[in-house]
Amino acid sequence: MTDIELPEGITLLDAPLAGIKVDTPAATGVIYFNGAHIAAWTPAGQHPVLWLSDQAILEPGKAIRGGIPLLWPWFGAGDDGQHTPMHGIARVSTWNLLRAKVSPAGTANIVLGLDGAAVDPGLAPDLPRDYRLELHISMGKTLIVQLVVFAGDSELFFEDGLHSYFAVGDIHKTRIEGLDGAAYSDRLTDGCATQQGAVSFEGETDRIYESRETLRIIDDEWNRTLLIEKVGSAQSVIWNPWIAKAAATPDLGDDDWQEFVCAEAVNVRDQSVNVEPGGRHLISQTISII
Ligand code: TA6
Repeated sequence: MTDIELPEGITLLDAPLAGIKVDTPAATGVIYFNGAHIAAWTPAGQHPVLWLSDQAILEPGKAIRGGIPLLWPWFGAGDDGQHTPMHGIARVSTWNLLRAKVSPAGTANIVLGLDGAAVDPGLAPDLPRDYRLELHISMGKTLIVQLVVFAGDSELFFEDGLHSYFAVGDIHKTRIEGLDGAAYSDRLTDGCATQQGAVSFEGETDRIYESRETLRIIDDEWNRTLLIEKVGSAQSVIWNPWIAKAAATPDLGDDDWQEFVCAEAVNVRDQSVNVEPGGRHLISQTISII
């Protein structure tokens, strides 16, 4: 997965999964080559910003519960509800480490790549194989995550997203600002509505908001605000499984629902992305503590 020389502050991991560990004066973090999965990020002196399940399955080819799963080339089970694996193939494929640098300020700048030709052809038989994905990560006091999709000679049509799990002190004391007035589809009821004020949590929440706006996760328990800016994303998904869904999810602890909220930058369903031959598409989140 890599033959490049690693700078001070970045070391190779081989267990529980192959990957790299970032440990600099600015932040610590973990990135697995399985799914180019950012499994941890903690800026110096802060609570962890990303949440990872203690029961996460850390095996090659398996989806990891927590961190930042990459959603590509479909969301959920796809628009027909028939696609597997859930949320597509990028997060269960083995990526290669292409670049790893650390700035004088201690920011780790990392690039991972996935060539379509290297992906298990059984995973997405309808997909052309001449595409290429890159994940650009800037991990320091701020985390910048950019998923770039490059089309080869064939046009690409896909859904994409960054399915980020954010650690919170207590979901009951957490709200999300930035979606006031945004239309959303409720995946629990198949209904549509318009957000009034901040998003707060009193039960299972699974909504696709039509919004390109910056989000703020206000965490009154830990007395911090996470600022989540995004580029190239027409929608935001807000998800918390709450009690019953958490209990029914094998790689979630029964009480884990209280410790995280997903705020995802996505392009799904009627906002799916079309890239012409030779074109590219970028979706990114910039996450900081303010
Ligand atoms: O993005 C929200 C969602 O689609 C929820 O419906 C729930 O399924 C969540 O993703 C988790 O997906 P995963 O495949 O990681 O179990």
